[in-house]
Amino acid sequence: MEMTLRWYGSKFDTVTLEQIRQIPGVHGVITTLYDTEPGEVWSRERIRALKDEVEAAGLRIAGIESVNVHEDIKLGKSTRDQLIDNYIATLRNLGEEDIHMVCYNFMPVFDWTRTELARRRPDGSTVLAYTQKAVDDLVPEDMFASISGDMNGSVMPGWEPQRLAHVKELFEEYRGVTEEDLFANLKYFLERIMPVCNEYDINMAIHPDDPAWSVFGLPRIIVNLENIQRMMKMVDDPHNGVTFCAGSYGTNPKNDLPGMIRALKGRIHFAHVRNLKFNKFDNEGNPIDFEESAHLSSDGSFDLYEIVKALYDIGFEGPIRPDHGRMIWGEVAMPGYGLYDRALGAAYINGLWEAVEKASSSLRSSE
Ligand code: DNO
Repeated sequence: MEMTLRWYGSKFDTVTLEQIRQIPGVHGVITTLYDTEPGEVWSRERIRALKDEVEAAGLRIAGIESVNVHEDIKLGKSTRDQLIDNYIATLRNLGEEDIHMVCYNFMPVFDWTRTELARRRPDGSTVLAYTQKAVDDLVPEDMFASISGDMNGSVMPGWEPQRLAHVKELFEEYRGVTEEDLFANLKYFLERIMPVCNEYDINMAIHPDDPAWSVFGLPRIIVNLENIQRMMKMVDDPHNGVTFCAGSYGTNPKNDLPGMIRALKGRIHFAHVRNLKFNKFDNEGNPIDFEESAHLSSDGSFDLYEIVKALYDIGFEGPIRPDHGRMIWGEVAMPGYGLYDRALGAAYINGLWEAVEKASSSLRSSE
């Protein structure tokens, strides 16, 4: 694995490349051209300028999160062909600049969904949290307003103000779009982009839907192992793989995270590793309240040791990053994306990895 940190670019991030460079074991960043719109072609010049900036700080670009997919592609509209051509042109330019991993998602309208961005925990830290009731009580348009008040002056990925303008009409357009339609539209997109991915050896890593169930009645498909396997089979190419995001798949306790990792051997191109804490379940065992915790296993509901061990056991070599951190030590940053708690997360995951690696090699030498 290659330990990385997500970085939004010097214009948007409160965290600097110089700070990232000082986190032990972090040599790469996962970044993006944050001010581009879905459907826009990323020019080689802009990609190269970003790369130069990262390399001047002694780091490298380990991958892109995200090149966003235009809603018309997800909706399968007639405009999609031109938009896919543009996506392909962006992939080509990334490939020319020697970038080989692209994370994207296929979630309709909203990217990840949380209902609070600053829930206070007993230790005084604040975290992102989700309650089903808050989602059930909200009209989707109000979701934007409630989320944007809490962003600490930042613009969070997936919640860009330009999306807000179109939420109502997008919901209209998705009326009647089924999960089957979404699978078909994803297949169409993947079939078109795989040739350029093969030409430049670009690993496409689809991000799961977060939370891993339908919100506001919208179809959502990247939610469990069965659906991922269907996605990989329908366009069976090693470049068609996944971002294994523990925090997103883990929102559904029926997803056995280490088991999923083992089943996805060879097709995990990127890993997001974090923890969360379930607080309440409904009568069927579905979580109705959870919050993001520290990465440490004992602070949340997941066993991070087992997750890291599974990644080690499948020989995972791709980029990995700590995920949303808590807001601690007075830091003011984009919720989930401050420096301090993510740096603690990186150090913890690195520690788990070293322990797993040494335990396995001493096991091997004693055999
Ligand atoms: C949230 C992230 C997502 C993710 C995108 C990938 O913090 O995990 O916004 O980057 O869904 O396209």
